[in-house]
Amino acid sequence: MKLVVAIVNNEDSGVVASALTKEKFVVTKLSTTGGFLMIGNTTFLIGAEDKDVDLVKRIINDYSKTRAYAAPTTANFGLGLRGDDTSQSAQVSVGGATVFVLSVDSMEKY
Ligand code: 2BA
Repeated sequence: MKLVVAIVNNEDSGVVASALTKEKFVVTKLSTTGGFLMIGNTTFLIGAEDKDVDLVKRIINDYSKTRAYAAPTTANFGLGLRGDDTSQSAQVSVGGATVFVLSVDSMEKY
């Protein structure tokens, strides 16, 4: 058995969860925050049989989109609300999804 840990964009989390549960996978959704952009994302925990892991990854891949974000940089600090266009930001490409697959020693439900 494997534990799939998948970090997806909040905007995709609803469709990803629906697609996984439609295929009868059991899913736990955690509200998480990326350490770099410090914006919310969603982490899924999915316990799955080894033979089903490829299907889980395919579903996540199918419903997760890559997006561009403008991340503020320290060049903005101290400028206040000036009228001229002096703000600077760095373009960062986020996701699809980041997926880890971990081996599970045992799983019990009590
Ligand atoms: P964040 O940490 O907020 O990162 C958002 C995006 O910023 C990343 O997209 C990447 O394009 C960029 N980025 C992250 N750290 C960077 C750095 N030190 N320098 C320059 N750019 C950086 P993704 O790679 O698609 O990651 C999306 C989210 O997935 C991450 O949000 C984080 O929450 C999670 N994640 C990605 N890789 C991870 C890893 N190796 N371990 C744990 N979480 C990870």
